[in-house]
Amino acid sequence: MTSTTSRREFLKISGLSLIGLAIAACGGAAAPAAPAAPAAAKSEVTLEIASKGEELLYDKDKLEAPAGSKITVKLKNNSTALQHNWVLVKPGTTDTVANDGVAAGEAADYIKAQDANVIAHIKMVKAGETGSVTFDAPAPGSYPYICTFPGHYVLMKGTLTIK
Ligand code: CU1
Repeated sequence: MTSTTSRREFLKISGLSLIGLAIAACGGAAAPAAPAAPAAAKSEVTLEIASKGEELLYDKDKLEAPAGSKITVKLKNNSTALQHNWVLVKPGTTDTVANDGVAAGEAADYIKAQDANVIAHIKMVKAGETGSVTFDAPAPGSYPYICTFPGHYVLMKGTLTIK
């Protein structure tokens, strides 16, 4: 009889121990995991550019952003009368994009619809206002940006470098 009792006791204890182990295991699983590597997170960059008073010029003719970043460009129109936009284009296409923009007309914001040469653009910004655009950085390289308001792009231009 003693052996049976002790066996029962043993089972009881074992049972409790198992429950204890189960709780411990659950507790272990709920413990904070090791910090995840931040490799997947995209760096976010905000670039600010403005027009220079009443001149047909941006205040910056060079902008730069790291490869793989998410870029936000903000354009402040400091003019009291002129309209300006900011259009990032594929290398070698500034004339084409500007001419197509003029042909597209004011209603189209002087940008051809679905223009494959345009990487990103800020819509025409009225005097004193600010516009912005957010886009994924294109492949490393140099990309021209222009204002496509008729006649502006000859002077109103710059280069965004991705590296
Ligand atoms: Cu302009």
